[in-house]
This record gives sequence, C-alpha cells and structure tokens, in this order.
Amino acid sequence: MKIVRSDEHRKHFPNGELHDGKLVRPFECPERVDYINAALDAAGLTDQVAPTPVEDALLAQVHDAGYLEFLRTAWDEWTALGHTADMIPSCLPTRRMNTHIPEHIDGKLGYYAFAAESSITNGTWEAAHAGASLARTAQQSVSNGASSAFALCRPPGHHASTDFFGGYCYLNNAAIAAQGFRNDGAERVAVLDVDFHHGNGTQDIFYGRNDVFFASLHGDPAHEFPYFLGYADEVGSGDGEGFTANYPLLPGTTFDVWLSALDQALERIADFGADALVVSLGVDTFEADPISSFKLSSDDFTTYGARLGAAGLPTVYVMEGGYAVEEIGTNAVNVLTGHVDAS
Ligand code: Q9C
Ligand code: ZN
Repeated sequence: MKIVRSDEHRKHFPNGELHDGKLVRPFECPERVDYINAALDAAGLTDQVAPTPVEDALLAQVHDAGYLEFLRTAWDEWTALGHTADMIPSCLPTRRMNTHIPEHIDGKLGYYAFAAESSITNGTWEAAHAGASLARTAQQSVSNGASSAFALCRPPGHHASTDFFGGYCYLNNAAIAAQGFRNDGAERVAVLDVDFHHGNGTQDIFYGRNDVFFASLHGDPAHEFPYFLGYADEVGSGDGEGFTANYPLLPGTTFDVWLSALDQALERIADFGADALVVSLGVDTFEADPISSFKLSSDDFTTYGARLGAAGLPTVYVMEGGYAVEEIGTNAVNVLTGHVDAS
C-alpha cells in the first residue's frame, strides 16, 4: 500500500469550534495526523509517494468556480477589513433565501457554508489544497498500477460539496480521487463512505451521475450530524437514480449490525461493476469517539479492513474523521493492515 502524506495540513487549525453552545478546542486537530503517522511507521506502512499538486481543471470538475475563488481569497478579504479572528459563518441562507450571491465577505461566508462549527483561517486554503493533492496523488499511483494507496488528508472532505464547506471539510478529497479515476480511464468508480457521519458532500456531487456509485454507512441523520441528508430513501436522481445507497444506523449501533450493512454495500458495489474504489475512511465509528455513537472496537477495524481488501478492487483510502485522537492511528492503520493482509 502506497502512503501519501505531508505537513501542509498544519496550516489549518482554527482557534475554536462551536460545540454545545461554546467555543471549544476543535476536535479536528493537527495531532490527529501525528498519531496516524506514528501508527503507519510502527506498522511498516512506509512505501511513500511524494505528492504532486492537484490540477485546477480537476478541482473545477468537482467544485464550483465561484466557491473555489471564495476559498482562495476569503482570508485576504476578511483581514483587509481589519479582522484578525477566524472566519465563523453566522448568517446562512435557508429555505427561499439563496437567490443571489452577496458581495460582502460576511454574506459570502454564509452563502458558501452549511454549518457554523468550521471556520476559515489563515492557511485553510493551502491546507485543504494540499489535502486534495494527496488524494489525487494516491489515486494516480493506483491508476498507474499500485493495488492500493492511503491519502492522509487533513482537513477531511466528505461534507464539502460543489459549493459549500462545513463539518470540518472544505475540498472533497474523496470526490477528487473518484473523478481522478474517471479521468485516468476507469469507467465505473465506487465511493464507499465508512465515516460515522453521512458523506453529504460526496453524495451531492455525484447524485445525478451513473458513473460513480456512492454508498454510505452512518449515524441516522434523524439523530446525527449532518441531519439534512443521508436518509435511506435518497437513491440518486435522473441518470443517477439507483447509484446512491444509504445505510443509516441508529445511535449505539454495534459491530455486527454495522458489518452486515457493510456487506450489503459491498454487494451493491460488486453488482455495479466498479473498476476502482475510493474509501472515505473515517474512524469516528470507534466506541470512544467523543462526538459519535457507534460501538466499534479497535480490532473491529482490522476485521472490516479485511472485508474491503477481499473485495479485490484497486483502492484509494482517503482519511476523513476520527476524534479519539490517541487511538486514531491504531484504528485507521488497522483498516489498512486488514486490507493488505486480505488482498
Ligand atoms: N457538536 C467529520 O467527521 N459537529 N466531520 C457535530 C457535535 C460536526 C464531523 C456535532 C461534526 C463534523 C469529517
Ligand atoms: Zn465523521
């Protein structure tokens, strides 16, 4: 398994996250990557590929031009007004309120956001862009013949859609990898999202398409973030009808229930006939995760990694969530070693 990582992620670390009515130290923090790097090294997963920058043309296939320009310039526009604190969206469009894109940076900030826990800071664009480059590089190494690769992306990406950020996500790394596979010749690509939270951004990006199949196992949105997408009756639209599969699971879900949903998702992916697989690897399904409610143990990650490896597809793993920071390395790397040992 090829490993793609960099230090650029450190440029993104907001001062606070709006959580339970308070600004707290963000759960999505740079030490997450330190623990994953240590576990990769300890497991001997050190076959590294140096990242190359993701092309603007690929970013523009996945994201809206105005949104990309906003992300690139937001911090400069904000600081030009004399602001020094992080950018926290506070006025967001809701039903019947998105007819125009505002000109004021405060208005644009809300327009391009869907949640207020994620700030933009000095360095957010650079870190997110570097993360997208890791996903693209991992995908290219697999398109060029490697059987699998892991992109240690931070910030994560699966909540970001064509034109909005939130849920700690700015650029959709998994969608960029999936589109990269298509550009490099794969006819059919599957994205399997095993993060605790529904991958609303990835689903939205591919919802009308039949060349990218999206499957997600996640906390039931009736009870869990992102609340407004991820229900079982969302199956795709137009040409994409039948190419989205959601497995919402109740808070407290145990591994046996989770694993039978995974097997159903893998069966759908096999029926689809995917040429390549992108796994949105969030390990916030862990029993001790501070913001999630599933009951997976560290050993369970090895077990399901083996199921993914046994699927036998060229596979790119893209790091998403996981907030039990001291265990995040063990849990993420258990999936990868499970995959390698079974494939
Ligand atoms: N206050 C990812 O795992 N907040 N994003 C949830 C807790 C946002 C998670 C409610 C969670 C986002 C990539
Ligand atoms: Zn998550």
